[in-house]
Amino acid sequence: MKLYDSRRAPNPRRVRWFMAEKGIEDIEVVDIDIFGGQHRTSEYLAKAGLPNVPALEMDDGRTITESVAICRYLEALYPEPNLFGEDPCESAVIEMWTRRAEMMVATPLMMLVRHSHPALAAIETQLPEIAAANRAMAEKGLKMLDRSLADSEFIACERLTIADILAATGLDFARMARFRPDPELVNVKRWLEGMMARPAAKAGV
Ligand SMILES: N[C@@H](CCC(=O)N[C@@H](CS)C(=O)NCC(=O)O)C(=O)O
Repeated sequence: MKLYDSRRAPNPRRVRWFMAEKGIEDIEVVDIDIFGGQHRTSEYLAKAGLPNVPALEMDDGRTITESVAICRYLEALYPEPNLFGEDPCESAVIEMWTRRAEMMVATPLMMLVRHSHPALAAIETQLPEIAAANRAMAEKGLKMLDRSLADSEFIACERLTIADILAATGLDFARMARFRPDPELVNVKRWLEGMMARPAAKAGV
């Protein structure tokens, strides 16, 4: 299999972090230069179907995109440690937090960076009002995370899951826009420090 990756991009980093937590080392990682437009070439589009990284080319030649879908596929192939849920109830709770982490924290933070960092002007028509609205959305999402993390070391249950990886990669990327969680969110602070201290945090950066 081949993973089409792009250094410093937050969505491929989710997959790299996920692979590192599972100790997956037998997937070839191919770097795609998104600032040079390599993800827009006809060769890449023929494989991925859209100009986005990450993409995973499977052994039979088919390619899937969407970081969470790729992680879900890898979970089936490399089940340990479990990061998506051991039983129906746990899987549903992890799915709930995965969607919240993505929709209420990670995506707004990525939009904030996309619409405010000068380097991203190369791939986005930047609108300050979109940056501001997404910053506000992420701040609200982080308050919700902080309440949940008061009772738990990790976001979805008492161990690391895919939900933690989505929120942590989004927050780390947002440092490009000088975004830091409100220091009063002490549970988010403790959780994020723990996440960034994991060896897997170094994967794909
Ligand atoms: N929902 C997709 C998002 C993929 C995505 O937006 N990737 C960014 C890099 S983080 C990208 O390829 N951007 C290229 C562009 O916007 O031109 C996923 O989770 O994989």
